[in-house]
Amino acid sequence: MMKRLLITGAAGGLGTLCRARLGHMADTLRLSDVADMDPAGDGEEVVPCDLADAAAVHALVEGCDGIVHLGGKSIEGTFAEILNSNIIGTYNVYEAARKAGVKRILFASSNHAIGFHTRETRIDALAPMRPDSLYGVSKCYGENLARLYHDKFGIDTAVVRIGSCFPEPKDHRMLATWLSPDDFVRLIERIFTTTRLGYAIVYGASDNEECWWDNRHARYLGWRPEDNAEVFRTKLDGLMTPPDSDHPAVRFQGGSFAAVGHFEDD
Ligand code: NAI
Ligand code: 15L
Repeated sequence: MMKRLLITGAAGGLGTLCRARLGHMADTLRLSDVADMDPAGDGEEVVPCDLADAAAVHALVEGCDGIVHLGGKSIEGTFAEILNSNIIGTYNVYEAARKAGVKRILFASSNHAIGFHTRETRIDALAPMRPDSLYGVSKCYGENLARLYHDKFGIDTAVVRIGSCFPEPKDHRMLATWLSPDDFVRLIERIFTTTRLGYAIVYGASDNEECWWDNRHARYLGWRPEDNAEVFRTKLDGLMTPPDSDHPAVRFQGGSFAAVGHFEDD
């Protein structure tokens, strides 16, 4: 059991999930976000912080044993937004971890780091990055930053290329990319309790029928997803018609992020 586990992005969707479900992992959960958060409960500390503020991030990370780094821009955005939150913000987290001696981090990467692989391709951790957006590029940067801090400074990171972590799949693509909240929580538990983490790239998807990702290189972690999005197919079929299979949003793993369009032109 850790003394203090830091969760960045604690006001967001996954941060809220982690706040509710990870209390057993540490004596204290230190919860941080730039957005408003509920007041601290038992075993919690609430520390507002902009990840782009290096001094504030260094103070935030001090005294922590592990970090679940979820904070940042979580969809496509302007370069300025992505630069501040994902590029500078993630650098500040790793540099603060190095200075404070934090040795284990979960970096919330995304399937959009590899979103331009087609859906007929089954890829593993050694597949080339193929970002589908500026957002995806920022996740490639974070993955490489984590690799540098592992190789040079011995900080272990689980890079989790999260598919779509929501209570239920929201469309037909998510029948392949869905990561159930329960499987995500079980993965975090493994990451922070396994004796040997190193630098691991893990595709964050449940045990779905349709599957584009192969976690063979991370099997040593002992995480086996248990849920399957297929149970939602009939419900989805009743709610919407699957889109035309030639559309870029259907051809590529990243879905609509891979479709033509650029945020800066909007
Ligand atoms: P979210 O957008 O709900 O939460 C992100 C949080 O980060 C927000 O509360 C936001 O205020 C905070 N944040 C943004 N910029 C910040 C800054 N400069 N300083 C401090 N806090 C800042 O996103 P969600 O869904 O909870 O995702 C969490 C992480 O997981 C993100 O890094 C996202 O890229 C990643 N991810 C999530 C997926 C999902 O299915 N939910 C899929 C793939 C990746
Ligand atoms: C992501 O990276 C986003 O953070 C999330 O909101 C979803 O869009 C997810 O990818 C997805 O691909 O479904």
